[in-house]
Amino acid sequence: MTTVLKLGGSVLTEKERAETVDEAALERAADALAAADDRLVVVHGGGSFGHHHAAAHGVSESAGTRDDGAIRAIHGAMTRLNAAVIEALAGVGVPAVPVHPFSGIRRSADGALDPTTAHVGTMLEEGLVPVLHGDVVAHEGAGATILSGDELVVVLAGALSADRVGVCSTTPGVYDADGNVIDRVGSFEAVAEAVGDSDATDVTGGMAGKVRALLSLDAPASVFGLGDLPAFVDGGEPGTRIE
Ligand code: IP8
Repeated sequence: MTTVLKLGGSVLTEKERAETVDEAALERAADALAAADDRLVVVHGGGSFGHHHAAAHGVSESAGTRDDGAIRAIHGAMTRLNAAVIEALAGVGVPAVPVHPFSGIRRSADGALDPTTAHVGTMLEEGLVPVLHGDVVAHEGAGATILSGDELVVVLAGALSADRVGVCSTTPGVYDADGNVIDRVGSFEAVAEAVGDSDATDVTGGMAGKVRALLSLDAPASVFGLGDLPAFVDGGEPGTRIE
């Protein structure tokens, strides 16, 4: 059983304070993952690490930059968050290892991703837990653009034929227009009004982007809050199921 799990950047960081890890949340996430016995790939988002730098330099999934300093700033911040996540996971006995997308994934001119993922598969086979993250990636004709963790989850789930996908978010699932968690989402149209736009410093699309990305997967996906991470790791389907 292969599971791809996204830990939202807003879950792991204090989103309003630049480059600040939410240590308590990270510890809770790490404790939950210590119980995992599936083959596990972890992807984390940018939170107050990547998004502040991306917004400051005007870089998004479509707006690129050729400013090498901007690329280093965004990538560097994400590697610092990645190191904190790896350290927390390793501290509870998870055999976590870092994988930086900037070094292995590019976008072609039409925006499509051209990923190299064989090494991630080998890490899984060898009993390791690869930990990837949203990042900047070289983009043919545009310099470098943002690769969101959500987009990465879709690529990895496909390439590794994942059996299940989890997205641990700041909300306990996808809300309907009345603020209740929806059990199941089968199409974007059904939730388009309720999921709306993301907040200003999230350059990659918030819940709307997540739902769109997860709907494109073959594997079933669940969106849930941190409190439900142990249930997901245990094989459950907490929160909202997207398929
Ligand atoms: O938080 C974005 O990843 P996300 C990463 O998963 C950067 O959208 C570099 C802003």
